[in-house]
Amino acid sequence: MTTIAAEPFPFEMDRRAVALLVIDMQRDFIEPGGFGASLGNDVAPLQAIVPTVAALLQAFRRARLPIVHTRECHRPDLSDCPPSKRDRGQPSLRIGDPGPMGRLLVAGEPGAQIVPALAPRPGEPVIDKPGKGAFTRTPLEVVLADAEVRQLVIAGVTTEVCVQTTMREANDRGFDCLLVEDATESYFPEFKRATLEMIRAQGAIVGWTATAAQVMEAIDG
Ligand code: C5J
Repeated sequence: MTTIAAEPFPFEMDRRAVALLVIDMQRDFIEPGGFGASLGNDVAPLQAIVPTVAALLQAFRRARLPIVHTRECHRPDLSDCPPSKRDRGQPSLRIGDPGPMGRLLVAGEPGAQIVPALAPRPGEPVIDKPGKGAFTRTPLEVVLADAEVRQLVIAGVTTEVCVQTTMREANDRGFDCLLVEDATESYFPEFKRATLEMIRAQGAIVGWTATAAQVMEAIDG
């Protein structure tokens, strides 16, 4: 066991059972002209965490610990996109509409790709997911079971949507989860702050939080 100085109390990391889960670091959320921007969001805060997520990836790769990436995207025929998701609100573009990075949130389009600085390496599974939670309608649980993973260090975007939903799904499935505070971001600073607080409240009711430096110190230790 390796101890990570986490909140609300130290996280005992088991090197034989831990993986890094990187959620939706896609051009559609992080670059201008994508899905996130179509909803009226400023993507600059999300761009700012890319170097920190890259450093975490490097630390896990150096330590030869497993890494899994996710992407929120839909089949080109949108058969896995419920009308309630596509038709909601008044965005400038809807899921499946053509934009500057191809069709919004559609698998195979440039916008659905993970940003080049965080590109998955061979051997790192990439899970495409149609919803916010990475366990819903995906093979993620089987992929983690096959690798004997029971602990997840989580990074990615956005904190209160896909990251929090996935962390709650993982917690309910028996995983110990630690969210990396400066390797996750929201379009809404107050939502990020509230999410970090609610995750670690009540004795880590959903999980732990720590900084990337604290995680990397334990991994490189
Ligand atoms: C959103 C996500 N925010 N990856 N997706 O719609 O958090």
